[in-house]
Amino acid sequence: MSMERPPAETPERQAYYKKIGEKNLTPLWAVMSSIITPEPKSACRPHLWRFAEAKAFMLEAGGLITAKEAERRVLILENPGMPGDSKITTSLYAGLQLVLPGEVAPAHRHSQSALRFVMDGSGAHTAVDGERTLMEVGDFVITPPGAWHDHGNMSDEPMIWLDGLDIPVVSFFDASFAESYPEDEQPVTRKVGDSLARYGANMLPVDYADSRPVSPIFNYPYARTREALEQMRKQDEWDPCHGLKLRYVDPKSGDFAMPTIASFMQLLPKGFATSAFRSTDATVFTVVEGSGRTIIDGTVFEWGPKDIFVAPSWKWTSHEADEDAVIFSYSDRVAQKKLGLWREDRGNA
Ligand code: 1HN
Repeated sequence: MSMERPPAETPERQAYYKKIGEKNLTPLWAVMSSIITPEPKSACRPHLWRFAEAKAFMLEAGGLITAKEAERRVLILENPGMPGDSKITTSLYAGLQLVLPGEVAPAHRHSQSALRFVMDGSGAHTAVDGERTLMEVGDFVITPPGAWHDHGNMSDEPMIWLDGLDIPVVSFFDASFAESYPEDEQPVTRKVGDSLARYGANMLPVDYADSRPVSPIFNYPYARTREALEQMRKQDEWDPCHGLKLRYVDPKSGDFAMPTIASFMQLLPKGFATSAFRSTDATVFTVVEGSGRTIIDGTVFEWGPKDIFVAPSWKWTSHEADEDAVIFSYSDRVAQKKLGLWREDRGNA
């Protein structure tokens, strides 16, 4: 026996496997090398979606079905290595959602956590736990697990955002609950901007004692994120693998903002080429500003603003920026770290 390959099959062994199989028993030694692999082995493939192409299809869907009838009018970004599985990586889901002017995507709640990364349009809102936030391009918005949420668009242009959810994680644990709210929209009980004012100024209300594993801030505005990166670049703090890379945090704990999905924003200056990096968290990237290319496992993906691409677990990934580039990303790193699984390889850096 070895960890690399199973022992030889013999007619006697095969007959024995068949006999015990009828009793729902099976030999570990025949499968061990395929279930305990020396390195991550994934069906997830690297892939890039062009935003302009997806947007045209989404606007077409806008003429086919309303947000209300669809519940959520979303085109799933399905990994080409896992067709039919409604996932972009083994553990995470991604979709592009369209809300047209005047529409409401009705209120509901579920165990799955969601992030929204705003791609196109301005001024539509999402409501979470009685508070509405207006969404602008580059904003990172959280829907915590179990929170009532609905979306509406009172602006005069279509709004498109990227949804990232932990659907496969919740399915893996058989822990999914979901329900509709009795009305299309939940009542508004707090002012726009309330959570950012309370929790987003490096201060917390005295005696604040919420221990939920999720950030109380639910919109991290792009203007603030961009400003943080711009200030840091003045110090020349370039990491060879990541340029300048920040992670979104829960201000009460310093942990990642969400319990199952880690999220990041990085800046690569014009002309910067990163050193190859790999880690066990397959990662979804979307470009906010700039253009360049990313090489994943030897394949080159050229990108510009709003394009979306995915890098599988443990595949060498490097980026090159032709102009100053700002890239948002998300992965299951937070969950892997909690479970003691996360691993990175900085190659030569
Ligand atoms: C969901 O609730 C939203 O609230 C988007 O916008 C995508 C995909 C599957 C399940 C629930 C949303 C979703 C979703």
